[in-house]
Amino acid sequence: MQNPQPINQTFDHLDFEPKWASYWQTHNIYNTQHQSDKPPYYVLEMFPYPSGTLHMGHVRNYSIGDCFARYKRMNGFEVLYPMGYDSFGLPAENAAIKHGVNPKNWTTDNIQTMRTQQDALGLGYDWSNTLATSNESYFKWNQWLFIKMWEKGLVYRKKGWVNWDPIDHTVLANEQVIDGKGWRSGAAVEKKEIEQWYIKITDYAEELLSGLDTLDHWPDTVKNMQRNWIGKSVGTEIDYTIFDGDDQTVGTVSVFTTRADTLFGMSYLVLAVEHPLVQTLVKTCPNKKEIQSYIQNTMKKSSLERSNDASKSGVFIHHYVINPINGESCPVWIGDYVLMEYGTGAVMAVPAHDQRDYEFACTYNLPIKSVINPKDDSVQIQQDVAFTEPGTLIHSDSFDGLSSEAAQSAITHELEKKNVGRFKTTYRLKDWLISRQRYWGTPIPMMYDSENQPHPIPLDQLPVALPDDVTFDGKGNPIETSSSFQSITIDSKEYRRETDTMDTFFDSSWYFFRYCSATHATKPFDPDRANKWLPVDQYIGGIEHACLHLLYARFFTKVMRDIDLCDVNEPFQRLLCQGMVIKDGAKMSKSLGNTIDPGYIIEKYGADTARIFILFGAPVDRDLDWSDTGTEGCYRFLNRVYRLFTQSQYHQIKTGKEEDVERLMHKTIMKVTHDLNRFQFNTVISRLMEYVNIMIQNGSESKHRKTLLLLLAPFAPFLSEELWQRFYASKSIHLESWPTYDERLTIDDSVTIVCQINGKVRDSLTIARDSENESIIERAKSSPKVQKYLSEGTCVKTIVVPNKLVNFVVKK
Ligand code: ANZ
Repeated sequence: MQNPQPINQTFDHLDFEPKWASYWQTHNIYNTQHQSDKPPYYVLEMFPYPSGTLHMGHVRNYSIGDCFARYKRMNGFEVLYPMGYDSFGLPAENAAIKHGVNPKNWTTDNIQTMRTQQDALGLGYDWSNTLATSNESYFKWNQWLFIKMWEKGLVYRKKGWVNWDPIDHTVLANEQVIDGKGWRSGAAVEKKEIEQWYIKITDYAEELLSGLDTLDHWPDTVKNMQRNWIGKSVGTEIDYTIFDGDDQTVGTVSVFTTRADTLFGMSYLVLAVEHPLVQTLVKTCPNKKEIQSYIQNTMKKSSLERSNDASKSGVFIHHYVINPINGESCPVWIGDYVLMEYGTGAVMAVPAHDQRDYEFACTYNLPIKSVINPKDDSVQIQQDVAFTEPGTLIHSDSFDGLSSEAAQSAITHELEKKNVGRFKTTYRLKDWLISRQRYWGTPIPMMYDSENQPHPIPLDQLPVALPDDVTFDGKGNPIETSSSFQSITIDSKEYRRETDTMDTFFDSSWYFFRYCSATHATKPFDPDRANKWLPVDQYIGGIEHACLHLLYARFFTKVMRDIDLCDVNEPFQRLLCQGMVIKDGAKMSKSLGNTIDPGYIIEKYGADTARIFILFGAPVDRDLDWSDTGTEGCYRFLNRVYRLFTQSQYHQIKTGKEEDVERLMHKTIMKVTHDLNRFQFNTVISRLMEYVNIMIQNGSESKHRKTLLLLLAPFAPFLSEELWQRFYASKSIHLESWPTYDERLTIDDSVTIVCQINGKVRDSLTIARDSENESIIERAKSSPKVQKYLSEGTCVKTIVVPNKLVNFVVKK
């Protein structure tokens, strides 16, 4: 079987990597059997935007997923492991504008390139259910879902602010605004208010928040980011009547506060510059011009700048409100630190107890009235800052002496009695603005009648396809240049079709449902399939999607459940956020010029080396520092594996070492299995390295080497397949079962477990350290002494203290 080989001979990956990649494809070995009785397991990576070629971040993401999918497959699961493309979006349209290429062709070419690279990496996807969101067969269902949401009252139109390029007459995405200027025209970007489509994600705010408590296998960081993003806040809404300088009533305004207890300390009211009342109030101001220019300048700042800005600014707008609790008159200001997106876009300012208000009041010389004393008299009130803690009320009439908590409730009840306030829960989460004035997205399936009223396109007319007769000149929305698209006749009535397209986050909110049945023709997906496969057992992706994608996907899942498409509550059971790939301390990025091209690494060292380095270089959730020496080290490791098989001097165990090698094999299987279950890929690889070194030192038998290949298969699928089919079988190694170990042979890594029945010790057993709870229980149950007591009643509870004891609670 073997040729004599020179001692330091190295393998040539090009001899076998392409060969096996095509073998796996033609033998469909990764295709999911949907009818299988095996337990289902769904492994998913966040699908890529097809921007051109893969970068190392993709390679890391997919290496993790592929390794785990293979491991699960070898452990008897029917694995669904699909891949597709998030193929709508701005870069395709920008390429069309810059280089005159058709977005569709540009996208198809890129998908082809990325697919080729994914195959070269040996990723074992089931391609029979692939999808690209820009295909009509996919986005038809975006449109269907949009209409279902409209029918459910989850879609509405409202005016919203956009970035407007006054030269190109086009709406700009945030990333097309560079230093406040349009990316193409260089014109100073303006804010413009236009009618937009919104989705009422806020209807689900409470469920999206409480559902986080059920996600036990999500990183806490992600859950906390979502909690903050949803931003639930419980407080009071208070209504104020507004007067002009002549004491004439001009309207009312409501504020949201979490500190109703400080109401007696209110000294002025601040409106966000975008507040709908502002323009009315400003009309009668003597210094209109000054105020308008303040408004313009403030609107140019981002929300982040406005909420972080240390020096709060504002302008008095010559109106007053009456504080409903004590009848005092307070001036009305507009200010940059009040955001329109939160609460009601208006605040009652209490400088003595809110730091932002305090700084503002100091700047503009507004009254500062203290109404809360520290609970503990000995606490010194600090000068020059607001006292923001809860405490005891003072200068608050009949509420004096109450604690802040009690006063919040008492004052709100008082306001309720007067019908000028109420308990209120607010969320920072806003409704989702989903319309984009762009070409390369899903057309919003709506149309307007002659009265400009919106109607959904009839379901049997879907998909609304993208028109081809359009011009990409960077001016306006290309869809509007189509001569055919806009007018449509339904039941002999004329309508004007909507030209906005959807935010691409809509596309990516449910693609993982479609993967279960990507060609399903009567619904977005086959409900039975969805219920079988979802939730996704293991989702893997970057932390940058913590708030948007992962929240929208959770929202969609709940909506689809509520329209009876499935009975899934949460889309992703386990979430793994992989770390970044960095080089020389910085994130790999084109702009920094520190990227490493995966194509080059695959060519030079092979895909197996790239995968091993990526999984070995750092724990999966940490940053991975790319290193050339590290890559070479992994390449040398794989060559040692190769020589172990191809050079016969390693195939004879040295006398006296038989037991060592045998035991090491069992221990290695045990540890590798343990670590793989915890995604500790880096330690798995070091254990395999150690195992190989010992086999090279002490020699090995065929079964020891065979075990190595099986353990290595998820990590280095090519080399393990090559050696497997050369030395062991003519069937793919990736269809083999995971090796098992004999616990007794791992004994020096063992612990004594006490077996109790109802708290009484009945036996003890020796078992491998860190054994899974199930195997501890299983072993205990096989003890005759334990069995005797178990048979005396029914076991109602089993308690395991890992590495220590197992206790069966038995009721007679
Ligand atoms: C009066 C007050 C007195 C407040 C006091 C705080 C302390 P959270 O907890 O984050 O929900 N606020 C309300 N709407 C706002 C907006 N649109 N822009 C900026 N600030 C806004 O914060 C609620 C508090 O944030 C509210 O309670 C309000 O200030 C402010 F001693 O009202 B408070």
